[in-house]
Amino acid sequence: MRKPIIAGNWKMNKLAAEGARFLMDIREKVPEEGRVETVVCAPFIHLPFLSEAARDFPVSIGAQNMHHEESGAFTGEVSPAMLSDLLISHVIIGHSERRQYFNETDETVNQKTHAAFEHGITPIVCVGESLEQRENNETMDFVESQVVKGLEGLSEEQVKDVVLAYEPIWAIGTGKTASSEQANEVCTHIRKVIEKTFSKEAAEAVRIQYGGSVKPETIEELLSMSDIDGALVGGASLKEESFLKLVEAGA
Ligand code: G2H
Repeated sequence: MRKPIIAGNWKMNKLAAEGARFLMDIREKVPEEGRVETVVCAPFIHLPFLSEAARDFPVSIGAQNMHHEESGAFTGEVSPAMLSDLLISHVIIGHSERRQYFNETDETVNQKTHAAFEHGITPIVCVGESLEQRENNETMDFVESQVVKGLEGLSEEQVKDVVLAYEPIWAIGTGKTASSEQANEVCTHIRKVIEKTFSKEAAEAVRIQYGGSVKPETIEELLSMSDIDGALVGGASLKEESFLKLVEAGA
């Protein structure tokens, strides 16, 4: 059985005090870790406080990006060593906004994914097609190539611990959720790609989230699908109440 993983992605939102208040508000209300894995992926400025404050309750704290190098002359970057030093457990890698606005490629995704494992951080690797690609029937081939290139060189054991997030670009922040069937179809394909590239065991173990305008009203149906093991949620993760609803649906 794969444990559902619900991860909030605050993106570039919340001042320090707002982030702290959010965590304090949800602390008594998050379900036990045994049933669902709850992750809050916050901007870097929040991480020291959130990581410390979340130690006593079942919320993991994640970053939204990192550089792959250990240290050095990379102005403006944050290294995996810095994140693991703060006990950050997860990192989003290759979100479509980073691919679109910050020139991230499958190659940088692959470098960062390896670096995350080297530092004991669970990578949440994002893939997903554009509207144009969907309309041209290129979705499966494109997502397959992102998965294969992004995970290249990982061991079978590492792949079992990867979290993949299937986020069709046309459904991100647009209010257009992919239907559960559309989302599951691609997640099933991703699992087959993992089986073909790594092993059946890796394919059965790897968790695949759906992301793209997920809301409390849509989460239950998404989670009922055979190959969807959780959600990566932007907008609806910003309010305590709706985030808790999403997490409860996974529990
Ligand atoms: C997709 C998602 C979170 P939203 O980017 O990664 O955001 O739920 O706002 O579409």
